Amino acid sequence: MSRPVIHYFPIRGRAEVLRLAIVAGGDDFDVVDVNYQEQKSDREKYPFGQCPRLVDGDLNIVQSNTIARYLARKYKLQGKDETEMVAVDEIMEGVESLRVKYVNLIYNDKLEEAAKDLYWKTYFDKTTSEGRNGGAHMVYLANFLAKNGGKHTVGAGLTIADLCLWEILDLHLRIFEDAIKKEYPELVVFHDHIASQPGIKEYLASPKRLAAPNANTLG
Ligand SMILES: N[C@@H](CCC(=O)N[C@@H](CS)C(=O)NCC(=O)O)C(=O)O
Repeated sequence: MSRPVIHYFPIRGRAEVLRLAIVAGGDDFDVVDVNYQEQKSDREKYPFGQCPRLVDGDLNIVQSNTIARYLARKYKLQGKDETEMVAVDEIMEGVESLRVKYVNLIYNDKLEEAAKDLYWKTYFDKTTSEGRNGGAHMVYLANFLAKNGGKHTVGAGLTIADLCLWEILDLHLRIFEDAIKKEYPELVVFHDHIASQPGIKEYLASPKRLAAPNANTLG
């Protein structure tokens, strides 16, 4: 089996779920800092002019969720049957909807206090999940976990959906730790549980885990 190489900026960003999938699969990865000039000009390596990019043997893959699904297949994190795989995909898309809002909060709203308050009210407050939110609300994601017993979002074992939820939760715990502990204690239990899984635990404590979640130092 080849060892995957992640081409990305030296931040956690959209590559963090990919790193988690690789280490949860009992493997390791190499990293290459992207050459921004090349990212913008080389349409073979970067068809959309963006990273992350994964090189694994003969494969050159972009689009973080495409890479995540590839790694899920490689490391058997995609769910055991069609029912599970469908649920895994649904959760990944739900997390993506929330990520779009998170990226806006960090890069456009610059994590300002008023924006943070509105963000919590719209995407986390348990009384607002029936409002207009672009499909992004932590209640939706927490429901999958609750329906499935609390340890995993889908089935009996670890899937890429758990890693996607864990990572987006990890980002939000950095901003809303007290409120999440109060309103979603079950998510904190899930966060701790996933963080203690083989491969993940060692990775999180290692120097390979980058310090900065985002490129603009916020979050
Ligand atoms: N849909 C893409 C979005 C990738 C993306 O936003 N990449 C950012 C870094 S996180 C990037 O390359 N930004 C530089 C640019 O667009 O010029 C994915 O999921 O991979």
